[in-house]
Amino acid sequence: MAVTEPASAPAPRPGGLATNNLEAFWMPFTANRQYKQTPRLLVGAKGMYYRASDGRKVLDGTAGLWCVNAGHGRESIADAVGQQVRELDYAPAFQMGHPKVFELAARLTTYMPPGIDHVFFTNSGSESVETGLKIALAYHRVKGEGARTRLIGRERGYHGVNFGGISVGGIVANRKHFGTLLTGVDHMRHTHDLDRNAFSRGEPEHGAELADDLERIATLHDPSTIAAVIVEPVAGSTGVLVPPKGYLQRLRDICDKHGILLIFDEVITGFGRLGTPFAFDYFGVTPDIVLTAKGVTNGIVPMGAVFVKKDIYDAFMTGPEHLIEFFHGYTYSGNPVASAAGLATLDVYEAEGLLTRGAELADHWADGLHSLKDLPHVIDVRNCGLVGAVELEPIAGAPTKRAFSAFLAAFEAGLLIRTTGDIIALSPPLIIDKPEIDFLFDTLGGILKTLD
Ligand code: PXG
Ligand code: PLP
Repeated sequence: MAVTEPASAPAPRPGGLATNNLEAFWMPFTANRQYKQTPRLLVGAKGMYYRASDGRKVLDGTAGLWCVNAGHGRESIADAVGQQVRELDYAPAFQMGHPKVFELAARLTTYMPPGIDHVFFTNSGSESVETGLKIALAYHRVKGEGARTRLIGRERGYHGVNFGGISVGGIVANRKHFGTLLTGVDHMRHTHDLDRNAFSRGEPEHGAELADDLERIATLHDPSTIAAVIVEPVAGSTGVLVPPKGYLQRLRDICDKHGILLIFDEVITGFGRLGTPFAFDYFGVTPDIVLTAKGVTNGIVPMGAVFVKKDIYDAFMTGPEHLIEFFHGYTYSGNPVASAAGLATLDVYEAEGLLTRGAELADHWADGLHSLKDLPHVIDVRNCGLVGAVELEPIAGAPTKRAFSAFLAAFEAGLLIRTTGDIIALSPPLIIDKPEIDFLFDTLGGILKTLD
C-alpha cells in the first residue's frame, strides 16, 4: 500500500522533529505539560556531549540517566551490536542458549567477590530488583526455611518502579498512588542527616548506629521470618546519600547473625561510578546478591544482571534434572544483542581502565563540587567517587521549583544535570577530563548565583 503524505502534513520543525504533535507520548517521570510547552530535544551524542536540536553542544553531567559510563557514540559497541543483529538477532531465552550470553556471564562474574559466581540476566534495574527479591524468597524456601518471607528496605530507597521495588523502596511519591503494595515489608530509617553531616567529603562521620534499625525490626518480627534486606550502597535517585562510616558493615554483621540475605542494589553504583568497579569494592562489604543494570551495556541496549553467591544457586540445583529449577525469566533475558553490547562494553571499560578512573579524578571532582558550598541557597554538598549532589533550600511553599529552575538554566547554558526534589545530582561519564569538570562546576556555580 502506498503511503502518501496528506496535503496538510506539517513541515518538519527546525531541529528534526517530523511532527509538531508531542501529545501522544506520555513521558516517564516527566512534567509532561511543562515539557511539551518548551521541549528539550537531544538529537545526537558523542563522547562527553549531547547535541541539542538547536545545534548546541551540551555537556553530559549525568551519563544519560547514570548509565552511559563510557561516554556516548562508542564505535566498537555500535559495531558489535550491528554485527550481532545480522548474525543472530534473537534466540529463545528459555531452554535454549547462544554463545555470547555464557561468555558475558563468565566475564562479568570475574568482577564479583569470591563466592559470587552466578548471574541471572534481566532487562532493567527494576527487573533486577524483582528478580533479586524473588531469588531471596525462593532460596529460603528451597532450603526449607519457607517462613522467611519478610523483605526489609529503607526510607528514601529507590529500587525501580515495579511492585516489589516500590514496596521495599522508600520514596513516598513513587508509592502512594499504588495501593497496598507487597505485604510483609518493613523499612529502616534513611541515613540522611544534615544536622550532623552537612558538607561531608566522602562518607559522613555520623549514623552507623542507624543500621541497628535492622536489629530492631528483626527482633520485632522475629529474625526467622526475614528473608532479605535490600539497600543501595550509596542511594542515588533520592539525592546521593553516602552511607555513614561503618554503616554497611554493621548491616552485614546483623544479617550474618540472623541468616538474612543482604542485597546491594548497585544499579547506579556498579561499573565504576565510585572509582572502584563496584560499591562492594569501595566499602569492603560483601553482599549475598548484587543487582545491576545501566552501565552493563553502557546504556546502549537495555540489560540488567543479578549476581548471586554459589550457595544460592546450588540450593536450587536439586530434584530431577529435567525439571526447571527456578520459575522466573524474561523473553529478553540475556538476549544476543544485549549480550554483544555487554561484551563490547566490558572491552572498552577494560582497555581504558574506566572502572577505576573515577578514583583518579575523585579529588578534583570533590574540590570542584565543594567550591559551591557558600553559594546562595546551598544547604549541603556531598560526594563519593564520581557522584555528587548539591542540596538547595526549597522555596517556601514551592518545593522542587528552585532545583528545577537550575536544571532549566543549566540546559540553556550547555550542561545537563539531574534534579530530585531540591537536590542537584551529578554523575558524568567516566571519560570526563579535568577541564570538563571545571566547566561543569563553573557553569553550575554561575547558575546558583542567579537563582531566586
Ligand atoms: N535500582 C536503583 C538503585 C536505581 O537507581 C533502578 C533500580 C531501576 O532501574 P531501571 O532501569 O528500571 O530504571 C534504579 C534506576 C535519577 C534516575 O536520575 C535514577 C534511576 C533511573 C532513572 C533516573 O534519579 N535509577
Ligand atoms: N504478558 C504476556 C501476555 C506474555 O506472553 C509475556 C511473555 O511471554 C509477558 C507479559 C512478559 O513479557 P517479557 O517476557 O518480555 O517480560
